[in-house]
Amino acid sequence: MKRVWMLLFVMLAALAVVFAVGTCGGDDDDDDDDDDVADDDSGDDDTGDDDSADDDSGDDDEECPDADEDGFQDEECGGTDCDDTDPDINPDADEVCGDGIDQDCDDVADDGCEVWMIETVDSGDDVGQYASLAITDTGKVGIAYYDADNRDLKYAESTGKAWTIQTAVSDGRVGTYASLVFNSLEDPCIGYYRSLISTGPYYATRTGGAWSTEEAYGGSGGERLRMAIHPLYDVPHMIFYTGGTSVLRYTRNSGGVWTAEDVDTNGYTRNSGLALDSAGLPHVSVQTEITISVEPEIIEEHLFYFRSDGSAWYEEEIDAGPHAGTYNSIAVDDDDYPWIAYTDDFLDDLKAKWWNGSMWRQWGVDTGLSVGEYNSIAIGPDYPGVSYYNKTFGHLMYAEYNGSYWSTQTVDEDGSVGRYTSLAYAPDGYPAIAYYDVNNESLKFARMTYIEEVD
Ligand SMILES: [Ca+2]
Ligand SMILES: [Ca+2]
Ligand SMILES: [Ca+2]
Ligand SMILES: [Ca+2]
Repeated sequence: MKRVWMLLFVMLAALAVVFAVGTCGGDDDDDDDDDDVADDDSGDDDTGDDDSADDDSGDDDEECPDADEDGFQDEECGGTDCDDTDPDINPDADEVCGDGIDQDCDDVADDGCEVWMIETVDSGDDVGQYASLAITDTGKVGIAYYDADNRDLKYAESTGKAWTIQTAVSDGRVGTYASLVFNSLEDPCIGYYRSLISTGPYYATRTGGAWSTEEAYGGSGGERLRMAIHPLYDVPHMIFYTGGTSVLRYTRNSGGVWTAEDVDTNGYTRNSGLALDSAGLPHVSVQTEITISVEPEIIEEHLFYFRSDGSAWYEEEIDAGPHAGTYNSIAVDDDDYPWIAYTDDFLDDLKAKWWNGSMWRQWGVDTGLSVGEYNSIAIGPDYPGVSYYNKTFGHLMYAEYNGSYWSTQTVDEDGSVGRYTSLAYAPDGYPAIAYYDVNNESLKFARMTYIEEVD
């Protein structure tokens, strides 16, 4: 009699297991009492109840669906397909990089991929125009930028976690044409323009937590300024446009004294770039407006390259337009050779030039629609990269040279983003870009990261 009751009990228990497995996700609707049974049995199907489990395995396959017919059953009922509505997502699929989706069902999206991590650094007021990014060898990230609501110069800093936001300078209408560099002590140093006043350019630095400012070579104006500091010499260099005389002027601080020289006197100078070589000597790219003919009036924009050997400036017209270089930027590589990114404003393309020691090489980096504004070039671990704006779509772009050709990719396409780009490379060799989000009037930061491969 006792045996019969035992048998009945075992059969009932087996039925309960079959029911729990067979209902496939139905256990969510069950009462708490049943959940315990289902959870207990899901991990160990084959514990002592071998016969019943084997008998019912066929039923399990029918009940647990493979709706997308990729050969893997739905994860919801003990299968391994993490998305049973998409046949391209299953444990045998290849991970597709950069889409935020886990194609190979290992619980990590984009593993084994280099992806752009994007964050908003500052928002609320209209902040982020004139973004200028710098990264130290130890990984400290700084961004100087303009607060258009308060007309202040702001500064954001991160050492890997949260951002610290400061108003660096609020005296006067300040913050446009901000240009950030770290000195050898990793103190942020910012060149900036003060509008509605014919003084400047200005120089701000933070030492011991406090910001101090000074006028760098007075009375010139200082629009469109760019600054550079060589880490070995800690001497700030600036180039800037002088409102009154229309020339491009250069100033550097030597022993506490700012001295200046005129660089480009060919015409009305416009946007420009500045970089230093290993000897701390300046290399400059600049667009110059040249009057070709007075009657009829023909004005062209040409791209020039200047460099100084410490006593004299040498110039070269490197693109005779007719409309070139409205946006340009320059970097100097380990051989002390200049790389220049610039817009061809006739074709709306992004171009690059490189002095290879004997001649200028030239590339059409991105010849798609209307691209190249707000470009920023920097030297990566091996070759240069350029961040820039795709005006046609309002996207932030990044181009990279690999030694034989340039490739391009979209970094951020969320709304209208990618004006005022500023590119720098982190100590891990990956690029990072600060830029302005027009729709949200905010400062954004994108950083490429490698996500470790799972398996
Ligand atoms: Ca499936
Ligand atoms: Ca699937
Ligand atoms: Ca994955
Ligand atoms: Ca993916």
